[in-house]
Amino acid sequence: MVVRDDISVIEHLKLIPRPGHILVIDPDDQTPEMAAKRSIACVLAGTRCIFVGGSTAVDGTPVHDTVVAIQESLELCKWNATQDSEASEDDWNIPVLLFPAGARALSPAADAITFMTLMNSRNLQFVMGEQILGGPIVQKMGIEPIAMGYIVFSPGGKVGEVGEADLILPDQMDRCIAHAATSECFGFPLIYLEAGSGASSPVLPEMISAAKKAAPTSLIIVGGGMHNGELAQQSVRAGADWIVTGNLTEEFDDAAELEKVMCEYIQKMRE
Ligand code: 1GP
Repeated sequence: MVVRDDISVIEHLKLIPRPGHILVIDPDDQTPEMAAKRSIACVLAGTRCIFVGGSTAVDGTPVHDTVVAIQESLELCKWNATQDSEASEDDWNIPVLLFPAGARALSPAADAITFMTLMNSRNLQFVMGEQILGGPIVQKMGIEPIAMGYIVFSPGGKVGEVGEADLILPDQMDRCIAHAATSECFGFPLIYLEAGSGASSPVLPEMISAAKKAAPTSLIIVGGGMHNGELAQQSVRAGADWIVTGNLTEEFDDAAELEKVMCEYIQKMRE
C-alpha cells in the first residue's frame, strides 16, 4: 500500500487538487516492468492516480503482477524520497486502483477498485452480473470499493463493443444527463465518461458540462481519445475533474521521453 493509511482512498482522491491526471495501464498491452516504468515517468510528470485494467477480461495473473510491479516501484521512489531532503515522500502517495473488465481481473495488491456498473450496457452481465461475482471477492481481498457509474459514449471503441454498450451519441444530450443524474442518485462518488480507448474524438465538452451539472457531488472522470493536452484542457474547462490517458503513453518505451511528453500534456491540461 502506497497511499496514506489514515484516510480511505476515496477521501485521498477528493483531497487531490483538481484537475488531476490518471494513467490507465492495460496489462494486456505491456509487461509489468514496462507498466512500472511508465507509471513512474508519469508520476514524475504530474499523474496523481493509476488505474490498472483494460477492456478484455484477462484473468487475475497479469493484473496482479502488474499492480505488484507498480506498487514496488512507487514504494522504492518513496523510500528514495525519504533519503533526499529536497524530495517529499508524499509525492509518492499515488493510489493504484483496479479498473476491471470483469470479476476475474482483480488483485489484492491494489489500493482500491473502481466498483463500476456499465450503466448503458444492453447486457445485464456488465450492469450487475460481474459485480455480483466480484463483490464477495473484493470483500475477501479487503480492497476498498469505490462505486462508479461508467458511461460509454460514441465511438466507444473496444469497451463499447465488448461491453455491448448502447452508446450515447453526440445528439443525445438528454441520455447523457439522465445517466449522470442516475449515477448521482445512486450515490456513486465517481462517474467515468468514456469514449473508448484510442477514440478518434473524445467525449464532447458540452456533454461533460451537462454531466457535471446533473451530478454535482461526483468526481467526473473523462477518458478515451485524449491524445493531447489541448483536448484534455477543453475537457477540464468543460468540468472534468480527472483526465485519463492510456494509449498515448504506450507510444513511449523511453521513460525520459514519456516524462517530457506527459509533463507538457499535464501542464497544458491545467492552463
Ligand atoms: C480507456 O479512457 C481510457 O478506458 C483511455 O483512453 O487509451 O484513448 O487514452 P486512451
